[in-house]
Amino acid sequence: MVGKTMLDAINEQIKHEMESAYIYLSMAAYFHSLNLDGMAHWMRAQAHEETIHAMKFFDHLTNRGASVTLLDLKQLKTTWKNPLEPWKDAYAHEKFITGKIHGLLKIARKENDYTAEPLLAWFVNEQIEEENNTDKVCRQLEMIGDSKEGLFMLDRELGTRIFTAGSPFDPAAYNLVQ
Ligand code: OFO
Repeated sequence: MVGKTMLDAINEQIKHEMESAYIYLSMAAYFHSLNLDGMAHWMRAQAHEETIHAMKFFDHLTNRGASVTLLDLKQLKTTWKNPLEPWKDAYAHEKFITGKIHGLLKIARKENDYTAEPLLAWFVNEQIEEENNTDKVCRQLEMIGDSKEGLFMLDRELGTRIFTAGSPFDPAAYNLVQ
């Protein structure tokens, strides 16, 4: 049984993860418009990963007999001034999500929800990677400055991201890839 406070907080987190997917998809569209298809590819893979994050919480509630309530998604930014800006926004967004995960863990500890803790511990670790990935690209872009050559090289590298998880809506597929 999931307590009311935890239930509301997880439903809220499903919304945040789906908003993350939407934000990254919006960034993918922006990078496609600049013909930076490597960055767009990275963002599309990230949108996929965020949908899996949402579904991990969705399945957690469903498997515990609690009901999922899908909340309205927030209106998003759809354009940026230069290729660095979306990466900065992505890093800021990941720090925001880390705060939300820590908040969920606080609720779990306060309410003695030991069942939620392993899932939240997975997300605490995942957020280290999420912040690091986006921050690293920000720092690389800052190093590159106005060099078009550097930008195209980084774009090519980001285009090699491999994301082998199956459909975000099939737990049997996505559970194989952590
Ligand atoms: Fe779901 O980790 Fe990014 O937002």
